[in-house]
Formats: sequence, C-alpha cells, structure tokens
Amino acid sequence: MEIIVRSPIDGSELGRAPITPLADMPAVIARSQAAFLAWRSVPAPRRGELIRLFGEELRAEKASLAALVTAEAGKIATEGLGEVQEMIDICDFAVGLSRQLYGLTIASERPGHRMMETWHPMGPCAVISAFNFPVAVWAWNATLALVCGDPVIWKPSEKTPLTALASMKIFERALARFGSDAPPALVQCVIGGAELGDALATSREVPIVSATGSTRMGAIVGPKVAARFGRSILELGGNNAMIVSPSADLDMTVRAIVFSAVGTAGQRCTTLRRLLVHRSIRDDLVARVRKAYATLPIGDPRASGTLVGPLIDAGSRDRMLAALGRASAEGGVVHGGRPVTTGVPAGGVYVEPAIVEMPAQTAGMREETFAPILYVLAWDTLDEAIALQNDVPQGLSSSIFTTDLREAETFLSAVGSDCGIANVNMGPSGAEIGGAFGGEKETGGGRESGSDSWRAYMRRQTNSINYSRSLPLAQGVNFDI
Ligand code: UN1
Repeated sequence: MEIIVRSPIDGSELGRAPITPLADMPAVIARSQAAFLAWRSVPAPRRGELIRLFGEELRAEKASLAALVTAEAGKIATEGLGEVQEMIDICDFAVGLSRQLYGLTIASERPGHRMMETWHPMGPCAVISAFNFPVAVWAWNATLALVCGDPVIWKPSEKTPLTALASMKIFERALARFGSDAPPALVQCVIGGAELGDALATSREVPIVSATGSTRMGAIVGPKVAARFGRSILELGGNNAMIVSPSADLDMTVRAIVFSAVGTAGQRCTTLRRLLVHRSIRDDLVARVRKAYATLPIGDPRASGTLVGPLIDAGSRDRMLAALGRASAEGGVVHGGRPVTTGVPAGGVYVEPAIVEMPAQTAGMREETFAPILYVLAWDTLDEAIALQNDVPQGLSSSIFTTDLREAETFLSAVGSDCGIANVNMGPSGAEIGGAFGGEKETGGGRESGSDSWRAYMRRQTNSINYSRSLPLAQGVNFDI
C-alpha cells in the first residue's frame, strides 16, 4: 500500500510513499523505547552535536528541500526557503539548549538540607504534523526532543509524506557522521492516516504526543493521551485578529495585513483571519487593502514574483466557498474569493483571496476556515476591539497596529489579548523560533519551539538531600520514635 502524492501546483504525481501498516506500530514503538534506554544516557551536549550536524546537512540541502516543500505543499519559493531556514534556526537553538537544560536550586526550610530540580529525558515523543508546515514544525519538536534525550516517532500529514522522507534522509546523513552514540531507530517516520496517530495517542509507551492540526483532530487526540495520563503538546486551530487603531501607520499596516492574510494562501495556523478596524479609518483601510489584493500575483508558486500559490486541494476550496456563502447569508459583503482558472497551472486549485466586510462577529467568523478569507469589522473603543478579538473559541495569535503607547500596552496586559502570541506593529503570522509558539483555549495550550518549551519534553524531578546528622521533618512535624 502506498500514498500517491500529487502536487497541489498542477495535480501531477510527485512520487509515492509506502504506508506503514498499522500492525507495525507496536514494533515501531518498541524500537523507540529501546532507543530511549541508550539515548537518555548520552550526555546532553553530545546529543546537541547530532543536531549541530543536522543543521549543517540542512544548510547543504536548503534549496532542494525548499523546492520539495514548494512542490508538495504549494508554498511560494521564498516561503519554502523560509520553512527550511526555520529548521536550521531551531537546530542552532537546540544545540545551545543542549548545554542549558538547567534546574533550580531551592532554599530548604530544614537545616543541613539542599533542595534542587533535575530534568531528565522522558521517553519516546510522537510528532504528528500538518501539511502546511510539513517539515519546520516537526523540526521544532524533534530537535528539542532529541537534545532532551527523547527518541522521536514522526507521523507527517498524509498530504506531505515526501518532504518528511527527504528530511529523514538528511537526518540520516547527520547520524552517519555522528557515529555510534546514536542508537538505531532514534528517529522513525511512519506514513499513513489517523489510525497511526491513534496508535501513538493510545500507547502508554509514548509519554509525549505533540500534535499540530485542526481543533477537531486535537479533540480526538488530546483526550486519548490524557486517558492514559500521557503528556500532549497541542497546537490546533487559530482565528487570529489584528486591531488597527486610528494612530496606526497605515502603509505598514497594509503590508502586514497582506502578508499575514494571504501568505501561504491563508493556510498558516497564524494566518490573519479577522481585521478589527477603528470606524474612522475603516473605509480608507479597506480600500487600500482591496487595492493591494487587486494586483496580487496568483499562480505557480515556483515562479518568481508569485505571492499566492495554490490551496492544498479541492476540499479546501469547497470549504472556502462554503464559508463565503455563509458570510453572505450572515450579512457580509464579499470582495474576491472566486476560483482562478486562467493564468495558473491547470490541475491545481487557485483562488482569489477574499475580503469580507461583516456587520458583526457572526458564528461563521468564529470558525477557522483554512483558506485566505479576511473578515473585517469596525469598532469604536479599544475595549470593544479587545472584546471582539477575544470573543472566539481559538487563542493562538493576535496583533495591534498603533503608535499609542497606552493602547499597545493595554493590548499586551492582563486585560488585553487572550492569545499565546500578541504582537505590536506587526501581523500575527511569521513568528521567530526563539519564542514559545502556541496558544490558549481551542488552540490547545501547548508551547513548542523557543523559550523554555523544552521543559515539555523532559520530566522534572525534585531532589532533597540531607547532609546533616539529624532527620528534621518539614512543617516542624514531630514524629519521635
Ligand atoms: C503553523 O502554521 O502551524 O508563525 C506554524 C508562523 C510560522 C509557523 C506557523 N513560523 O507563521
């Protein structure tokens, strides 16, 4: 059994990927457990050396892997390169981290005692990744898991197995240079559908499951991992907004809107989906954004100059058109959003990005449609804008354009954005790897990539050491025998 992989650019067959039989999963997991027993004892800085080598191999293959990302996921060329750069960046981060897996030393209340925290490897880490960032999000997880001492089992999206297999080949080059400290099966890739994800989610031998995808998927995976007290790192749907205040630099705002709303053809989890504009500048801003949309080069993502490539498949287009129909029925005025069939490669699914002027925040707007639809709403007070921004089930990314310090700081404060990411004078998408990435509410609560996200890949141990000659009890308890 194999998956026939077709390019979203023109529907042509790119290659075939062998499907991992479900019956193989126990052996895959057992191999990962065996790898863990060896890998956990390799010093973390030495584990980092493997990731340093992986970063070197990725640098050497940056152009070719990026071209494959473009062919298989349909991203425009510069975004394909950006995706591989994101892998390289997280390798650098993880190498440094391999010498910084620090714990605390804590003041003990007892004389002659020391208390501290130690971080230990946790065990196999499953990574379930999505089509839209087919390799970078895996790398965020895999590089951190590996320096933390955890083997990785990767289930890429069924839509993008070839970029996964290519990344595995590049990783194998690093392994070959690294030598025998790395056990067999340190990183395994399984190809297939939800049944493989289910095998990982339900296995007690897989303590960590990091899953990126829809909220619907997360609502299935999360409870299965929780039911066996596993740890999940969920990065699910987003419904990201930008608040534009009257003081905003509108030239910058327009550029940020266009990149974050139509970049990756609206198929980023961080894509700008809701534009919340002060009523006094709404018409002006909408006119400017419509003007920019009118000249967007839509078409072959390999061609230089193209800014909007194809949607991943026809199902995506159908969901987009259905969402636009629903928005109209809810009182919205739709601009654009039509399928594009001329001037684009035959066999691919291309659309005009849509702008929809809405009368209110409707039920349709509260759902994430993974396509380039930008809903626009007006507001009168910042409190109202922040309430609109937060009044959706998702909580991934958010932004404000303002030159007013009070507005910016209010947006970032406890009464401001309720999202995992909140930006000022930049759009909600295109995060750097150095920060923790993820969001609240239906986004799932997980954090990946930078900052101290590594802690999710390790187990914390509190150690108390008595170096005195007596045995005092905590809280002053007396228990003399
Ligand atoms: C995703 O869409 O799952 O912040 C990840 C961004 C990218 C990552 C997106 N660095 O837009």
